[in-house]
Amino acid sequence: LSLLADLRRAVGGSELRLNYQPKLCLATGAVEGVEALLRWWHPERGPISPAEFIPLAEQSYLMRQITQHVTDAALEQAAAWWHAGIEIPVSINVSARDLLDPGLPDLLEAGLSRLRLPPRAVQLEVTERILMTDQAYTADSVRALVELGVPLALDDFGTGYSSLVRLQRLPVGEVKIDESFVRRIGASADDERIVRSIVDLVRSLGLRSVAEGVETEEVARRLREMGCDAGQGWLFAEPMPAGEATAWLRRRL
Ligand code: G
Ligand code: G
Ligand code: MN
Ligand code: NA
Repeated sequence: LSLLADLRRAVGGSELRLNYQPKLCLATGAVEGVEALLRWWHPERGPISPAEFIPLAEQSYLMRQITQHVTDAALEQAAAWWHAGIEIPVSINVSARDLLDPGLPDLLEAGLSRLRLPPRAVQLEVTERILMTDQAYTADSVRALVELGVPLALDDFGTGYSSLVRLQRLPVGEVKIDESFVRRIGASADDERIVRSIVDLVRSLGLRSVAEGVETEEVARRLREMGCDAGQGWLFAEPMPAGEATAWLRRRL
């Protein structure tokens, strides 16, 4: 509870910052995009993982404020990059309830227009758990986002309630395979089979596959062999503060 009180204070201040992690084409090594990942530097406790505070925020009105803050900050960063010739999409993680929030498409549209950015300058990552519910593909907000032209990605695939039928009906262009499977390629034959079948499935639906948590050359090589489209992970780059990410991108583009 005190952590929630601290978070309430943090949202208004500068303790919450975004780090950025590149996503690369596995075949060519070309940089395809950057994911914005939230970091909280608590003045006494030090860094607190979003895995800890996001679920807490989701139980209160704070989540909506955090999503608004993250969206604004990620769009500002995207504009800085795009207007400097670094034209790659910045992905924003959106929690379940915020995706269904009718205010989200308006917030994005206003931000894109104010910053003179095309809709493809951003992408929304939504976890499997919400996108797989009936609510998601009938929601007005989802339809409005599709009409706006902002691409959607399905995050953490493999951990939730996978359903072929639903995956096909969802307006997503990309599926991100959860790092818990990817990390164990080479160590666990079962996990490797799971990744391979997800890659095949995603391709058969005409969508793009992205492997998260690529930590070694060996894993990258096997993913390439499977025909996985893109990868993200410590092998390529860790999530970095904006300045570091900019320097990294300049070296690579
Ligand atoms: O970067 P890290 O491994 O610590 O992230 C842990 C989890 O927090 C991941 O599931 C990630 O999707 C989530 N997360 C990171 N940043 C955000 C954010 O800005 N909004 C939401 N809703 N989730 C985030
Ligand atoms: O749930 P989501 O996919 O949004 O979050 C991705 C998470 O994976 C982030 O917390 C990020 O910090 C973390 N991450 C990024 N690269 C690697 C990696 O190579 N290995 C591991 N174990 N985690 C990673
Ligand atoms: Mn994500
Ligand atoms: Na994930």
